[in-house]
Amino acid sequence: MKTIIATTLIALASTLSAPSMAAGENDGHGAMSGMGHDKMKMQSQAPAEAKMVDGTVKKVDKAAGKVTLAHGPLTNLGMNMAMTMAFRVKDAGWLDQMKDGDKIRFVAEDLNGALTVVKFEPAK
Ligand SMILES: [Cu+2]
Repeated sequence: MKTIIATTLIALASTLSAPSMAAGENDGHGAMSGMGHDKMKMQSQAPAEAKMVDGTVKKVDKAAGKVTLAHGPLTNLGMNMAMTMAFRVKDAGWLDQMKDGDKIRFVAEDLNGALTVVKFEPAK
């Protein structure tokens, strides 16, 4: 008799707690992890698929090791439209080869959360 009561209580407890936990997953974490997964998928494809995109130098900040570029879509970073923004550079020496108004071609990647120019060449 004791065993039957215990089993019933366990079954009841899991029946009660399971639906609320599942709803919590779907409302918040479930959707978030779906987005995160898509982003990670795009990032992991970047090294193989990244191709040079056109950019225009807006501002070179050698002290900060950054360059502000107007750029077209960077689909490997999930940017599907043109915008102007600052990037770090993988090779600080590149900043000496850039000046305001220059047209360049580059590849940017997300390196540990910092958007970084990892390939650079002056546009011809
Ligand atoms: Cu951007």
